[in-house]
Amino acid sequence: MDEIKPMLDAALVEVGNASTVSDLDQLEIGYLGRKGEISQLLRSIGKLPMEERPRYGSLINEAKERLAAEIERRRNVLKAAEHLSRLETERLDVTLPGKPVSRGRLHPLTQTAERIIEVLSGLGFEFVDGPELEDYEHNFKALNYPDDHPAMDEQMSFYIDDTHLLRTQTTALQGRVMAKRKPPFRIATIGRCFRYEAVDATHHHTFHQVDVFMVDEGVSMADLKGTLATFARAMFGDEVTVRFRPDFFPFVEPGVDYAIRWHDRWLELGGAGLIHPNILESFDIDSEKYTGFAFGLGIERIPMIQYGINDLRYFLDNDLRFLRQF
Ligand code: FA5
Repeated sequence: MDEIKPMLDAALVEVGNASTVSDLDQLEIGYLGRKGEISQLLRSIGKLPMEERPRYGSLINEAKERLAAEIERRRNVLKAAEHLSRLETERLDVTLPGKPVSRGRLHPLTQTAERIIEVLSGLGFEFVDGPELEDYEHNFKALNYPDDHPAMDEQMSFYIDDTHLLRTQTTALQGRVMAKRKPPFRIATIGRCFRYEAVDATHHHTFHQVDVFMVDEGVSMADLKGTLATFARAMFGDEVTVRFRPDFFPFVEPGVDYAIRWHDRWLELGGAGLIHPNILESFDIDSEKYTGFAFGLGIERIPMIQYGINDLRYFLDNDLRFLRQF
């Protein structure tokens, strides 16, 4: 019986000194667990004389309850302290400014393409896509190129095999449309073109064109000029005027190149003309009844003019310092 009191006192001190909940769990097992000190004392009860057993038993039980209560009290204190310190380390200052979410933006050429689509759709043109991997037939032959035209020289084109090449111009769509549709139609297309050229500030092996054409009764150069002027003003502003100069493309007659006057300068945009009667006839379109115009231009030219970009290679470099400006 003399053992009980000192053991309890020592246990109470240890419990009071326990500094974490898990230390306390270890103490609880050590004293109150199945093989703990108190349990062992209880088991030794059988060795005592009969008359001493009740008093001994109740002393141990008292000690057990006292210790259990103390452990419980200390556990609550430690738990509260641990909770508080977690709150402290995980504290969130809701008044801090948030992390900025960086916003993506469209590539300047995509922005230009979207504007072109908006303007030409407004003028009644339907957008149709053509393949980037074209056949010789559509890229050249159907467009009235004589067999010995220098543009068909391998120097200018990326051939994939004897009859396929990466399209050099979006004009290649014309034959695809005329094979399927009867006039009247107004079609536009926009996309990548490829040419086997030395890359410099104004030429790339990969660039973009828009091509626009319509076929109907009575379509004239005046319609072409009016459409081009409307298009150019929508892209560059109302003060813009358009100039035609004679030029040659196998698929137009007459053919022109055109420039716009913008801030007192003439800027070349692309080529245009009336669709060659040979082409209409080759698709069984009566060229006595129907005429058409066509124009095409490189779309890199547009943001280059608008923003004063002096090198077209920036568009393909993917340098964020450049792209973030648009
Ligand atoms: C053509 O490609 C004709 N298909 C345009 C056309 C359409 C004429 C309909 C008549 C009727 P050209 O080769 O000039 O024409 O190219 C047109 C425009 O594409 C050029 O003015 C230029 O802006 C752009 N371009 C051509 N080659 C490159 C290149 N390597 N890099 C960047 N832009 C180019």
